[in-house]
Amino acid sequence: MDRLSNKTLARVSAAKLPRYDRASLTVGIVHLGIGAFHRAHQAWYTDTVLAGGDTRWGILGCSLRSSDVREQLGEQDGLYALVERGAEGERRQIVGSVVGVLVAPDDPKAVVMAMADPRVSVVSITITEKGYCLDPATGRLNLAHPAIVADLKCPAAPSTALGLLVAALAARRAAGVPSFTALSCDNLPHNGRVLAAAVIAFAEALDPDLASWISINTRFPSSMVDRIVPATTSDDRDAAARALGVRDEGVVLAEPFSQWVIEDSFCGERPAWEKAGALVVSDVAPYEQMKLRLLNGSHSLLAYSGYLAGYETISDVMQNAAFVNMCAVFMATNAAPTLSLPASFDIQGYQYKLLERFSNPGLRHRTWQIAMDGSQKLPQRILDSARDQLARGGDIELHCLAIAAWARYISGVDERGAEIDVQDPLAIELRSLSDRYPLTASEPNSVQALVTALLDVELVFGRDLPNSERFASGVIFWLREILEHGIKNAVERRFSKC
Ligand code: CS2
Repeated sequence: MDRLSNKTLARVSAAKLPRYDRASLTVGIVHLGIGAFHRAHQAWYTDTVLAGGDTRWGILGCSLRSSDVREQLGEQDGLYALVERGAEGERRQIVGSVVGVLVAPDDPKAVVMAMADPRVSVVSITITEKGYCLDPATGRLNLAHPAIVADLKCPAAPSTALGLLVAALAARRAAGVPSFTALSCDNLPHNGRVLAAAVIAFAEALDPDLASWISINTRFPSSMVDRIVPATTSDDRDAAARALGVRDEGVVLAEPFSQWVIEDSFCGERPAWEKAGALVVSDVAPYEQMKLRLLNGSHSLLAYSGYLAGYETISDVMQNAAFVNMCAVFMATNAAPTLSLPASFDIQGYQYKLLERFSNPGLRHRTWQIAMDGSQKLPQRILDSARDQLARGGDIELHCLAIAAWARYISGVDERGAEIDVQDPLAIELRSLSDRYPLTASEPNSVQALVTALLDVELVFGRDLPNSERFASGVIFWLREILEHGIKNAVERRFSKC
């Protein structure tokens, strides 16, 4: 079967096609981290802007690790299908906003030059939590991170997003080109502020004058991004080929829902993303906190508990009423009370909608995928709201259950004795703690020993949480329940409604 490309585009069936002349696009955006999420989210919003006639916003995507996306999209002239799967079936659209893909490890200088191009006024990034090389507990750049140490030694050929951004900003400054806006689209609280601090700290270590030029000239808006986008599987590619009539190796699947809230703080021009449905606001924080603590917090809770209970996907977990109830209770009584939201927000409606989104049977969003990188995700998803609840004497039962399930998960062996493929930058350290303090149902002290050792991992729990008696005993309680009854029974005993 032929591949999707400019040449075969007219033959594509059953999909909406780009309604603009792709040959007239110029590159106005460089995107670092062109994974499935970017293609289903920001690139899709940008496609709508292009269809509105402003052709300055073609996207040059950059992969920071593998060449997979270049291989998928290279032969396809950057084209790919976005398949939205919801209760009402499928909606397909060919997205045309990506005009090329560079692979940073192959040619970091090409990526730097692309960002230094005066026509580029926005560099957006989706590099996941770990791509920021932060100390997760403090949210500041970890200057001892091996990749940062390497980039500071060799700043002309960087491998990290921070190194690439700083090299490009240095090139713009040297050439007298105004700065671009660096737009973080990752699931981190105050992601713009975090990115700014990390970029400036990196630049400071190289050249304090450059650091001050960046702080004066560059803008780092925060943004809240939301769309559930599971990793594409080969079955998804085969199904897309059958529907489209051409082979598309770059197809992405997503839920119909999408939200993008962007802080209105740009130093140059930007696409009118609001015309495509984005919300441009002066303060993103309330949206961001709501999304991280309710959606992503619930996701992590469901992922660890669901994986251990033997559920492959989030929608499988949502077939179990006790798990649904657990998630609803987590949101309503553990996480939502910590939010500071304008009175106009329908926070109950938001929670109800989340339960519906998680239940979407069209999405096979694997619990294992969401369970990845817990050490980087849990601080902002679970622990920040636990801290707020502790300070106000609020309920933390489900925060503790989430951490207990995580503690059980990172031991690397499931309840049936099978190996768990734990993907986490701290996997080795965490596994060695689990091995040093093995859990035994008949030995209640083993749980206490492991929980104490885990809470001492300052990178995750900071300095405060290990001192909270309430927090530690809540985690110990739930880990004992999990060991004694198995996670499924433990959740069902507590959360089944009679
Ligand atoms: C998920 C997110 O993989 C994960 O950790 O929680 O990718 C989630 O699907 C998105 O943030 C939804 O917007």
